[in-house]
Amino acid sequence: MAPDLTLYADSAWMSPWVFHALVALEEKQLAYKLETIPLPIAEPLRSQLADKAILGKVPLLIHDGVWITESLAISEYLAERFPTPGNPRLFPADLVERARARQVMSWLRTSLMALRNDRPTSGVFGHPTVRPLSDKAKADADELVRVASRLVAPGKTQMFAEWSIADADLALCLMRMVAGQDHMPEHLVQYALAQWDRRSIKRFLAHVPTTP
Ligand SMILES: N[C@@H](CCC(=O)N[C@@H](CS)C(=O)NCC(=O)O)C(=O)O
Repeated sequence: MAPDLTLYADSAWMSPWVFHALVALEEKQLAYKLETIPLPIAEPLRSQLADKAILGKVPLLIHDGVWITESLAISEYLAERFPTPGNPRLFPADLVERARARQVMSWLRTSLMALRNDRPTSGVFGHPTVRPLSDKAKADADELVRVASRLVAPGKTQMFAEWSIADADLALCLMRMVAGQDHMPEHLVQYALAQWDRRSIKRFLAHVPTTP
């Protein structure tokens, strides 16, 4: 029997964290229902979400009565609940690579605030409005390029031995710069574009989930 999965997304389709959760579901090849809600989340839904999921945000995954928010909690849950070999991997098989993937994803969620402010996801998922980067955003962009260059070798389309959900997150962050026409090494542009060509990411961009 197909698992009873529902993903709640923002109706504007701008959340990088909804992106992560939807790509995770698609990569796991799971059928799921999709619900969209406008942000900010209005009452009484906000209170209902806070009651059931503890943190009332999107992405929200509901599986068999379990309500989970926080994108990383969702992908970790999916990875363990629907493990290999039955479903494809989300995280690297190798312990050190898995730690590195988590390191990158945690960093992307807690850093680069000035760059994220000057290059919002609306530029990637919607219409780019290119404006000059602030000095702080330029420093963030330099740091992003330095980190990505350490992790992605020229000609590679993934960070580790195999694709992982961290590739989707890193590519999205690089796409902020691509959309902003900010300079970066060509192999990082190609890496990000290769991610953008993945079926799972195309599903997010098209707002068309795998139907149950
Ligand atoms: N750290 C969280 C971020 C989730 C989050 O902040 N979601 C925003 C949308 S991007 C939200 O639901 N905000 C609630 C509101 O605006 O009412 C994650 O990784 O999922």
